[in-house]
Amino acid sequence: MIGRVTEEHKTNYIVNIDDSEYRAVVRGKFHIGDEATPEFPKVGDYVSCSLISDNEVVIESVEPRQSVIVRKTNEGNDKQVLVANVSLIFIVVGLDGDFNMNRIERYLLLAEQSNIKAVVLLNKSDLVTDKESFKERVESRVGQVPVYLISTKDGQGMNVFSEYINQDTTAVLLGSSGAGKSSITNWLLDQNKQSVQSVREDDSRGRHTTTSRQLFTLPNGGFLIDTPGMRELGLVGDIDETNDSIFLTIEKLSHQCKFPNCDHMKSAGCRILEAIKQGEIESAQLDNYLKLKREQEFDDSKTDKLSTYKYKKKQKSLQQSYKTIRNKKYKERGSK
Ligand SMILES: Nc1nc2c(ncn2[C@@H]2O[C@H](COP(=O)(O)OP(=O)(O)OP(=O)(O)O)[C@@H](O)[C@H]2O)c(=O)[nH]1
Ligand SMILES: [Mg+2]
Ligand SMILES: [Zn+2]
Repeated sequence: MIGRVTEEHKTNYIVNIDDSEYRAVVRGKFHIGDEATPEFPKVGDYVSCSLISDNEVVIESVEPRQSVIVRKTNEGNDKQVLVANVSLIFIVVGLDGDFNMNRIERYLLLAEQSNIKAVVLLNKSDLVTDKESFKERVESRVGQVPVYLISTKDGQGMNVFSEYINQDTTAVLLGSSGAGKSSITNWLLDQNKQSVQSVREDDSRGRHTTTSRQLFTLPNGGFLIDTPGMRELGLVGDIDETNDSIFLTIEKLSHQCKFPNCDHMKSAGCRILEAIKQGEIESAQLDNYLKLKREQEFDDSKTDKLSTYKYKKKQKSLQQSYKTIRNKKYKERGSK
């Protein structure tokens, strides 16, 4: 039986076969880890399955992919497939504090690299009086890419979706947390399936409400993938923009910590804890940074075999440099 992966979790999947949902695991051969080992299935993949109970299947193999969206992991040039078989990317941007030209361009670059058509959706147009000027600004920067003003609040411009989504379409919503991706999903499903949460009032940042990619079948037979916010593109890419400069600051400071494997929690000589003491950064900002870092490393280590290897190698090299420093200290002490 051929089905389509709609959700990917730590060890299992949800696969849709003939409009029914099945829990799924992969055959053991996916876990071997040699060169011949097939890549794990991703949301959007078509997979060949065998039934093992009324509501459970085993994924035997992944059908060849028409397209993939990949992100760089935070370790060098490793690539991780985010979603497969996507034919259209909606780049969702909120016309509140979320608006950022550089970010739009980064997403467009991703679309270009993936060879997938992109459309820019300027959401929350109900919040601004000069929405046309936003649209013009974006249009002047993005060339042929279509740009639309929409609002899930008052429905303005929402008919654009019927123009772009038919039964052969698999569209993915990309954009930072709080931009309104899940609100759009609910609007298109005409159901409140996805949770939605308000953004922070002071800076319009979202609360990372959606935590995993999920594929939905729309009433017209097309497919839509809702995704979590920015961190999906990789923390490394996300920190070098002005809005997120606090992350860059913390990242830079961490190079000045005494120990290369500093946990920035209670280590002696931690430059970041020092910065908090000095009032340069807030402890809540550090917490947020650590949380994102952990989530990403976990994500990378879990879903990408090469990353797992690199992750372990990195841990090992961190331990080794720590040992070297410690041994050096002992020696210094001993020689006194
Ligand atoms: N004013 C206004 N608010 C909107 C609009 N669309 C979404 N919102 C609000 O923006 C907030 C964030 O919306 P979500 O749909 O949760 O955003 P998201 O992109 O899914 O965020 P993550 O799941 O965290 O990535 C919610 O409070 C929504 O009600 C809109 O068109 N206008
Ligand atoms: Mg969401
Ligand atoms: Zn530190």
